[in-house]
Amino acid sequence: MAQKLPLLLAILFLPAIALATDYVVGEDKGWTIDFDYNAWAEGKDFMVGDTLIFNYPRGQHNVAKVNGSAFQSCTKEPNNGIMDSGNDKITLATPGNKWYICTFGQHCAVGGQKLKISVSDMSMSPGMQPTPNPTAQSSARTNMANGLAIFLGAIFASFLVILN
Ligand SMILES: *[C@@H]1O[C@H](CO)[C@@H](O)[C@H](O)[C@H]1NC(C)=O
Ligand SMILES: [Cu+2]
Repeated sequence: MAQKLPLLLAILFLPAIALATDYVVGEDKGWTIDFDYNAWAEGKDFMVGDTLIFNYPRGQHNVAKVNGSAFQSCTKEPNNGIMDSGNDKITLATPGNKWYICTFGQHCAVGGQKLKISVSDMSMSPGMQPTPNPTAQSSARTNMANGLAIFLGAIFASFLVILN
């Protein structure tokens, strides 16, 4: 049984790893003022394991993770420190709502430089949802990715068996 454990883990986790997505916040515009981050986030299925990438000229903006009320009021004290590298990567570790703001000047309050996302955990991944996904195209793509990941997982698992 103990020998089969790596195999089991590979089958369970490989599809999830293969599906992890990097999201460049604001795409080409990056992390800036006067951009509609609500619209950008809409329709995206953020999942645990995915990564947010905030790109901006260093020294002109920053990224602060805040709570829901600080997000509403653009409060400048973050809950968990400030990132200011200009290429900040945040891997989404837990499900739930996440809020990020820029604490420079009036960037959040006036410039709208604030992002709210909702992160689902693995069990809520599109391939396993009982209700049909409204974005059929992206759902089909995800199912293909799932199939490919499971296929790769099977190859990897067979490989482990041979090694054992
Ligand atoms: C939200 O964050 C602000 C600023 O860091 C803090 O003062 C406040 O107590 C927090 N609220 C909750 C409900 O955690
Ligand atoms: Cu800013």
